[in-house]
Amino acid sequence: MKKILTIAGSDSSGGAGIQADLRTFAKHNLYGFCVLTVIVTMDPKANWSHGVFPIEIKTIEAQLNTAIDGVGVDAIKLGMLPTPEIISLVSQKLQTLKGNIPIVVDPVMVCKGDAPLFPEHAKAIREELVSFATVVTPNLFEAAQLAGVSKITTYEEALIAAKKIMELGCKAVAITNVGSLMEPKTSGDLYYDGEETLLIEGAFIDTHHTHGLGCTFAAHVAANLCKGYSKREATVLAKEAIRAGIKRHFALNSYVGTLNFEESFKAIEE
Ligand code: PXL
Repeated sequence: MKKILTIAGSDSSGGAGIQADLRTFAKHNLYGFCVLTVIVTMDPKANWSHGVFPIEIKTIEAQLNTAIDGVGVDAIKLGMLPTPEIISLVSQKLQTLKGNIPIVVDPVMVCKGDAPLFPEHAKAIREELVSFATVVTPNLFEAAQLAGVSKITTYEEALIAAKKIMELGCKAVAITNVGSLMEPKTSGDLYYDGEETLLIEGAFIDTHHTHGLGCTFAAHVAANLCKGYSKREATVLAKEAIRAGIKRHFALNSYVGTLNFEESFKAIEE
């Protein structure tokens, strides 16, 4: 059985983070496990404001040794790494990997609606993590940060950003939600690998029930790569799974909602 590791945070509301990743890996019939980097909470008494509680460095290091040295991995997905110190620790561990396993870097920089985690955070992700990525999966905000531009406002700017991100040494980039910049809006994601440019289109679905979408998309890309799909195919199939799930989005509470996982997984099984 193939083993896929997520190095990411716990989302106590269950829609994003390791909860989304492990659910996704299981449905792909992979052995999913995790190294926990941070616990994220949401306060129902304070307008769902986020709390971010990083795990102690020593505890993360011990988990990395257990998972990577002790168990072994066929693929890795990176999610929320909440401090530059944690980013450096993970980066150093990735350098020790032997062989050429697929690595998906989801450069999580914000929780929805919240301020960026740390100013120096984007710099550390850009300089220490992106070069390991088989596919890096930024949203529009994260793509601008990685490319070193203030904002991405058009498809053309997104493509320029994708090219700049490729210069950081990754093998492909999938910028999510580029379709929201187009007229009429679509749910298009932009895939670029240095040779091929592909706008993976889909009808725009107007909902704010998008919590955990980025994590789940990146988890599908990682699972597909682990199963042997090409970078392009892994990304296109991930998008299909997300599209199927978002069609049946649902509310978790009055603040957030997420995609319907079962519908996503039907798309995989077909
Ligand atoms: O969606 C970004 C994200 C990633 N990882 C964790 C989170 C969130 C947002 O809430 O909690 C653990």
